[in-house]
Amino acid sequence: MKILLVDPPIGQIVDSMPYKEGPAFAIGLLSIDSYLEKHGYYEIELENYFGCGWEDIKARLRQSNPDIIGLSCTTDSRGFCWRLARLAKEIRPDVKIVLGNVHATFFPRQMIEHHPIDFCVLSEGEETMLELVRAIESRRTDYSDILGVAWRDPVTGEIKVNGQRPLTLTKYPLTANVVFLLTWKASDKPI
Ligand code: B12
Repeated sequence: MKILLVDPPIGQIVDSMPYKEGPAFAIGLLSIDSYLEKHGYYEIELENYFGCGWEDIKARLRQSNPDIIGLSCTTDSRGFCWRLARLAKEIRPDVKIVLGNVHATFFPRQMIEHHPIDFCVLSEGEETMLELVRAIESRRTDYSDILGVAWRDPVTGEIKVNGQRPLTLTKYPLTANVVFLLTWKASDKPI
């Protein structure tokens, strides 16, 4: 399973943003990356497409050819997420698009109803994303037993919002990848 985790480059979209050099990669996505790796998923790419135009993004998506794309979706970055999802499905119609983070948590139905999004992960994402990746890998069509997921039923087209996953909060301290990447980023370009 090849997984692409995308932190949207919202600094380019909102001119008033102070992150002209690109913000440090989203901590939430790094945590998901570490957790998936810890459970045997090593083919994970991290991207923020900072400084890229849509043609570049298209070329990079083609080259990367992921089975699953996970996007960190805040309210500011939702437009980027929709556009990237559309583009990714044009390139590869069977790619699975997963949105996480605050906007996906609060507006999962709208995200899935109006855009080519297959899943929203609500609230904390580590365990939910792992279960989801495993389910996608085994080509399931029923995801109703995965807590913390909203999904479009691939058979009926119906949008379903599963029950909440209990919060774990401090159960997952930031793992090695997160600490490494933050240290590297800090020494490179302080934000
Ligand atoms: C730290 C932080 C920042 C840091 C980010 C540092 C970094 N490198 O990540 C900085 C200062 C750069 C920042 C900037 C901004 N931030 Co900020 N930030 C936060 C804060 C306080 C904590 C986020 C965090 O790291 N949590 C810890 C991690 C582990 O949790 P998490 O991010 O929630 O991720 C978990 C889940 O959400 C989920 N998840 C997240 N992404 C994904 C993706 C997938 C695929 C999956 C499956 C799951 C998943 O799983 C993760 C692990 O459990 C939140 C408030 C909050 N309490 O959440 C605001 C918050 C996210 N920020 C917010 C805003 C508005 C911004 C800015 C737009 C502000 C600005 N105008 O400049 C910018 C945007 C920058 C960008 N590129 O997106 C808002 C978003 C509101 C909204 N409706 O979208 C929040 C909610 C604060 C608020 N209440 O207003 N921010």
